[in-house]
Amino acid sequence: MSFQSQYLRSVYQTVCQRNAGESEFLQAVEEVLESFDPVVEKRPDLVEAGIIERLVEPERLIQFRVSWVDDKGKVRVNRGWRIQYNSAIGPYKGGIRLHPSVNVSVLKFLGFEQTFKNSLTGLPMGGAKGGADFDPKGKSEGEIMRFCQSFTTELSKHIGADTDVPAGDIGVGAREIGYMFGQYKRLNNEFTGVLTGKSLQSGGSLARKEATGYGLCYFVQEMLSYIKKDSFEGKTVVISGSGNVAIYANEKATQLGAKVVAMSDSNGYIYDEKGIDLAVIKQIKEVERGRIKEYAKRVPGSVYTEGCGGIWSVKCDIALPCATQNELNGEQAQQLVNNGVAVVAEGANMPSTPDAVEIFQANNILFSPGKASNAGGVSVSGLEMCQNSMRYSWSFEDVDAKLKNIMINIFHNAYRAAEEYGHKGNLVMGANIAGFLKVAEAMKWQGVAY
Ligand code: NDP
Ligand code: 2IT
Repeated sequence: MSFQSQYLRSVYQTVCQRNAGESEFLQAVEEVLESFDPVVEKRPDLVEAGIIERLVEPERLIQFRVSWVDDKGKVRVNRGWRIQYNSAIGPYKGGIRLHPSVNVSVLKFLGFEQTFKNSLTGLPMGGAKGGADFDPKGKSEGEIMRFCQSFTTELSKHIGADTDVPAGDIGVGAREIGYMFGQYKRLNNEFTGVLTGKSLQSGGSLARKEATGYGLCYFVQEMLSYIKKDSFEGKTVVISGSGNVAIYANEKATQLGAKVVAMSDSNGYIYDEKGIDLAVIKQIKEVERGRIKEYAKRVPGSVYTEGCGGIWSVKCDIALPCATQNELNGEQAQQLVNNGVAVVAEGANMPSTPDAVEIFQANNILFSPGKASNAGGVSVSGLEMCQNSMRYSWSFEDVDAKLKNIMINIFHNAYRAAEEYGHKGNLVMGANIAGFLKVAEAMKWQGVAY
């Protein structure tokens, strides 16, 4: 703990007592509270209103049983959750994650981060997250559909276009959102923007699929240009993961003149000195839903290495962690630094461990936290809600231009907040403070129930 303020120390101690053993949630809260010493000093009114004590507690946590029938006719049971974290500035909003590692700690950390991220987008969205400990790997199309339907049967009681609007995350893309939307519509007899990331035919937004990865690159482009008068042109890039975020980060970085030489999945990573052929990755990951090791069999000259952590030993100028939380530790951060990395921008949520972040900052690496640089996905989700409310849809170019503008604004707001609060260049502090202030003002104005 490195808080100067006695007040923050005591808030954090209470959080530790109340959430014992929830390591991811405690990690996320500590990282944010560490940014608040200058806020506590400058804004005694927010301390007085008890905003920080309230923010570290989710508004509502819903847990439910998801029973479904597999292809052999056997009944299977999973655990589902929705965490409605904070509704101060808009309806609850955030993704659904389907992965065996999902638990209350992981979803609380994600809901907490989402609250700040959504605030940074400038759009009216509160924070939420949900999911289940269901493993989509090896499941048939029918099993995925039946799981999503059963999950939605319970979830539908708690969501709504003006209440809580879920979307995708790990293990959930347009296919799963489609099954959830279909089930919601069947149960409620209404066609609304209750979920985002829908297929285009069901009212989805153009550019939602690309949004997180493209947004990440727009953010990096602005950060590089503003701080270093530099660009993606001619840079070597390493991207972990090979899912939705990683694929479209690769696409945009390549369009902007960079060469992406490595990508991964949870089993291992591929290195392709010539630059990864994204069409092959899309075929393996989006069409066949296969493993990345296939790439090395199909593309001569590329190499597959077992173990996903090894990707950080690949020499690069820009590293974009786009897989999952705590995928990049201190030792790996040091390796990146030793190999001359200049920029690390998070596409995933909390992919760098606290010691990795410390190493990047101590070595003057341009580092941006996920809640700022991966906000493009939820931003276009916000734009999807907007189009659904209007019963209208914008062109790809329109949405893409709005996304770019939002990412540029997020960078400058975070940069400005860091400077204003005495930590110029520290985007972790800037993003935490800028994200916090809007939510905090709203909570203060809305009062507390006596
Ligand atoms: P996908 O399910 O599409 O892809 C996830 C990728 O990360 C896969 O390559 C997966 O490999 C890998 N991965 C997942 N878990 C692990 C793990 N424990 N260790 C190593 N690799 C792992 O998810 P997304 O691309 O949508 O999400 C990636 C990250 O970005 C997450 O942190 C998510 O919260 C965040 N994010 C997503 C947004 C979105 O719009 N989708 C928006 C903002 C952030 P494998 O196939 O082997 O499991
Ligand atoms: O982490 C995230 O921002 C997401 N998974 C996207 C959430 C959304 O509502 O689009």
